[in-house]
Amino acid sequence: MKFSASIREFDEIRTGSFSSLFHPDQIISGKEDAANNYARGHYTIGKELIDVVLERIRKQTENCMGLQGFLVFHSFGGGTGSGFSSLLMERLSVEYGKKSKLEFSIYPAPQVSTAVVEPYNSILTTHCTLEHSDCSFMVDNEAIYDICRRNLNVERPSYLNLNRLIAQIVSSITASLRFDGALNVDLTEFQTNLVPYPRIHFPLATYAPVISAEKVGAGIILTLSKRYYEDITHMCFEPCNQMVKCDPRRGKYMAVCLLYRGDVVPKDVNAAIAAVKTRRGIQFVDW
Ligand SMILES: Nc1nc2c(ncn2[C@@H]2O[C@H](COP(=O)(O)OP(=O)(O)OP(=O)(O)O)[C@@H](O)[C@H]2O)c(=O)[nH]1
Ligand SMILES: [Mg+2]
Repeated sequence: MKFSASIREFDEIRTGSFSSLFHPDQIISGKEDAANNYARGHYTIGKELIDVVLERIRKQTENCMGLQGFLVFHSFGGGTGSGFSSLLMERLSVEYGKKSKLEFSIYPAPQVSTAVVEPYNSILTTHCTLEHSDCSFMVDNEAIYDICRRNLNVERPSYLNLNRLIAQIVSSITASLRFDGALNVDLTEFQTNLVPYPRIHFPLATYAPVISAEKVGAGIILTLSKRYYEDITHMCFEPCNQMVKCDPRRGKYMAVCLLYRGDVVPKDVNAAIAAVKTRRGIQFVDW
């Protein structure tokens, strides 16, 4: 389901190469956007459109064999992304009770910001969704912007560059939901593993390795040795690979969930994790 307050934003989805991904009924838009205003998204536009959106969601969920929950993708900075999303989360809590709600949220950054009020929208929406979201994966545009510049040699990253990287991260986080595996087989397990207290539900996502196509082409990739798993595991604890700019070295990890993709065996993973635990600077809470 795609929602936007402004109709223009969907022209590309309706006519572009991804037009077949969404049924027209699943694309809902109003006439005007929320003008980067939380209140407009939550109250003015929200009042007009929330029932339509919930009705379409209801139809969609009735087609599900076993509804697990919802994944909500939105920005913190936009009027719709902040205001309407928080209204939607509230209403989903009321109508679907204990069904999980996971969020993927874009944290604003000055490099690609559209409005000066984005920090206010961010605060208002986090305040409002704190009780309603079960697990919220934040993606900081500034961190993604820097990774694009540093690792992918893109001098002035555009939304396209940022979104490709974000898509890769979302795909990796949800891979264990979409494919068979031993751990995190459903949405609730994510929450069980990563959320120690209900309100502390903002895991810090990291991704490694991010290597540009040229480097891969030139053969400068980490070779598949025994150390490889150790290396990529360690890279996940380095601030430069984080999706949010903050310094975890000044705190302690309460829970960590490492997701490996590809041909990886548990033995190598266990060895890599044991190695990480011995490194100084990576501290875990003694429960
Ligand atoms: N990474 C990334 N960030 C985006 C993209 N589009 C917008 N943003 C960020 O999202 C924030 C703006 O929110 P939008 O989602 O565009 O706003 P909206 O939810 O449509 O709200 P209104 O336009 O006010 O109705 C800014 O911080 C932008 O930098 C995108 O395609 N990729
Ligand atoms: Mg908009």
